[in-house]
Amino acid sequence: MDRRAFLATGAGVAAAALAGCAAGGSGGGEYDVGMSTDAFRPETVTVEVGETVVWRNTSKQGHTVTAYGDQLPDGADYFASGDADSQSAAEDAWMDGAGGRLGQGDTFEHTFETPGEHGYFCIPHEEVGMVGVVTVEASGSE
Ligand SMILES: [Cu+2]
Repeated sequence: MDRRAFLATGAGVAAAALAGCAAGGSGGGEYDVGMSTDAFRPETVTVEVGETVVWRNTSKQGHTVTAYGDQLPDGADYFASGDADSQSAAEDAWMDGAGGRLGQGDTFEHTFETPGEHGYFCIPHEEVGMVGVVTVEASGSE
């Protein structure tokens, strides 16, 4: 409706995607983790502290990016599409009208500040194995 607002939003996403690319080193794509109809691709990514991971729904299927509350390093920020602040809140939002849903082409990003493995899943497709892990390494470690 408001074309300028639409364009501004698009520019913001592009900038975020570029930032994620530069940080995550995904090799020139506009995202770090894509989504097929039933899987995150790739299922595992490794970044350094302070880097941003960008997910993009590269399928026509609706998905979520939802952290497992009990699979985060101590002190890590919770993350989920829709910005729920806990796994139960994310699941409630999903049940209550598909809150946090990422449609085709939608993106979600999170900046990781805590070293360790961050497990996450897609709420509607967890049962078919749509899960992933973001491994965060201390800055400068190899
Ligand atoms: Cu899914």
